[in-house]
Amino acid sequence: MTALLDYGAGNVRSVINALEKLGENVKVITSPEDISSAERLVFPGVGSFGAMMNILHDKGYAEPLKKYLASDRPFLGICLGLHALFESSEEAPEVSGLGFIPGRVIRFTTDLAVPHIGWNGIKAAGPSPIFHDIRGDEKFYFVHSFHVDPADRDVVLTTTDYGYEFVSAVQRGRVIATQFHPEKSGTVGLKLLGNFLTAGREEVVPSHCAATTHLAKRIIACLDVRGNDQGDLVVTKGDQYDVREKGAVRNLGKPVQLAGRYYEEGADEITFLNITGFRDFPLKDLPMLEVLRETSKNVFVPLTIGGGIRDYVDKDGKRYSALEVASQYFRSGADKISIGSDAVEIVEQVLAEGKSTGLSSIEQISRVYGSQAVVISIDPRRVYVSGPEAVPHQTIKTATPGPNGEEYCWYQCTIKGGREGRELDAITLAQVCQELGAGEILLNCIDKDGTNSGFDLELINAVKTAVTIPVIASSGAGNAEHFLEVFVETQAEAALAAGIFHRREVGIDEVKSFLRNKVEIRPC
Ligand code: 1PR
Repeated sequence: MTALLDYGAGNVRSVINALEKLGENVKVITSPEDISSAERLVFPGVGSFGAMMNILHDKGYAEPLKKYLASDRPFLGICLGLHALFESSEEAPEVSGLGFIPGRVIRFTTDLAVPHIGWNGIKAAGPSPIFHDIRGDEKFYFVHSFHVDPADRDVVLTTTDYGYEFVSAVQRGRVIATQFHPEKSGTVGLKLLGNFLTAGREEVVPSHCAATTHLAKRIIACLDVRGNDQGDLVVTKGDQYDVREKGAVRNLGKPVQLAGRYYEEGADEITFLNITGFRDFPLKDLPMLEVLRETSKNVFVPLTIGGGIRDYVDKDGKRYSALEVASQYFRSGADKISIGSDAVEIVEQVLAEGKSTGLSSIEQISRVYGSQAVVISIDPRRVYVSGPEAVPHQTIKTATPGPNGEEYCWYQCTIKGGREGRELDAITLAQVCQELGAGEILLNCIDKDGTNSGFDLELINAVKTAVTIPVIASSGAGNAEHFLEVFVETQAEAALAAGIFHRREVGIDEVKSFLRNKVEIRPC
C-alpha cells in the first residue's frame, strides 16, 4: 500500500493511475494522521511553491511530513514534491519549505526557453534502488521553471543539462525526489516507479549515462474533438478549420482509442482540443472529463486539454471561474490546459486599459498551477498588406507574396474556431500572454491547417523570436520532412500534427525514425 499526498492542486490522477497500473494499492491522504501512519509515501507536486506550502500548512500536513521524512521511511517526491523538501524557493520567497534538505529552489537562468518543457536525459551521480533496469540513456519528462540548488552535493542523485547542469533528482536515505515526472515518462518512468515500490533492493548505477544530456524536440499528436450530428463525441479534422464534409462532421475515430494508439506509436505528448468548447459550458460537457479520465489510465505521457476555458455564467446565473473549469480538467488527468478565444479577449482588454486586472484566466490559473500548466492556443490567419505602415499591427516581410504582389502580411488572431477575426496580431498576443503568466504557445495557422503543405515557417519564426517561452509549431504537416524542416528552419521546441496521423499517412514512429540522427528526439 502506498500513501499518496494530494493537497488538491493539480494532476495527481496520473500518479495514481501509474501506481495502479503497476498493481499497487493507493491510499489518498485525507488527514495529517494518514501521513504519520504511512509506510510508503508519494508526494506528486503540481502547481506553484507558495500555493503548495500554504495548503500544506492549512491542512496541518507540514509537521507530520517533516516527521515522516526524519523517520527515513520510503518517500518519493515528484517535481514540486522535490522542491518542498528544500528550505525556500525563489518562486515564493516569503514562504518556507519543509527544510529537510539544506538549500533552495532557484529560477532557471538561461537563454533557452523557460519553462524547461519536454524529454531530457539524466546523469547519475551515484547508485540508487530506483535505477534497476534503467540504462541511463533514456529520456524523462520535465516541466518546470525552477530547479533545486542543494547546499550539500552529497544528496545529488542525478543531474541534467539545460543551458547548464542542474540537479534533477536527490536522494537522502530512503527519501528520493525527482524533478522529472516518472508518471509522465512512458515505460521507463513506470519502471522507475516500480523500482521505488519494490522495497529493499540494492543500489545500482545506470551504465549508459551520456556526458551531456539534451532536450528532445517533441512530436505531439492533436485530437480535435466535438460532438457529431448524432451526438457522439468524435475526433474530427478540418481543412482550414472546416470540419464538415458533404454537410457532416468528419469522424476520424474515438478520442480515447486514438490517444492510446498515439501513445503506443511514441507520441511525446497528446493534446485534446474541444473545438466547440467556446459555445458549450465545459463542466456540463462531462464527456471531455471522461475522455481525460479514461485516457490517463493507460497513457503515460503529458496530456493537454483545450476548449472553453474561460469564466462562465450558466443559465441560472451561477458564475464559474476559468480556474474552476481548469481545476476539473487537472483533476481528471490533464497536465496542461490550453486557452484560445479567452486569451484574445484578455489581451484586447489589457491593451485597451494599459494594464491587466490580475483576474484573467491566464493569471489565475498560472498563479495556482504554475505557468508551465498554461498553454495559449493561437488561431491566426494571414492577412496581406502593402507595407508595415498599412496596419497598426506587427507585420512581417514574406517570401510568399499575396494575390496582388503584397510583400507584407500580419497574422490576425481569431476566436471561436476561426469564425471571428479580431484587430489583434498573433505576435502581440503571444507577447502579452507571456507577460500575464502563460508558459507555452500552441501556434496553429488556419491557412495551413489540413493542407499537408508544411508548417508556416515565417509565422513560427516571427512568434518564436518574440517570446522566451516554448512554442509548439502546428498546422500543415504532410510528411516526415516537414518536421525536419520546422526544426531546422525555426527554433520551435515541438511540432504538432493531426491529419496525417489520423489518416495513417505517416506514423509518429516513422516521423521519429526519419528525424533520428538529424534532430534530438526521444526514440520510440
Ligand atoms: O477558443 O479556448 O474554446 O479553444 C478552442 C480550441 O479549439 C482552440 O485551441 C482552437 O485551436 C481549436 N479549434 C477550434 N475550431 C477548430 C477547428 O478546426 N474548426 N481546431 C479548432 C484547431 C488546429 C490544430 C490542428 C492543427 C494540425 N485545430 O489543433 O490539429 O492545425 O492539423 P494538421 O496537422 O491536420 O494540419 P477555445
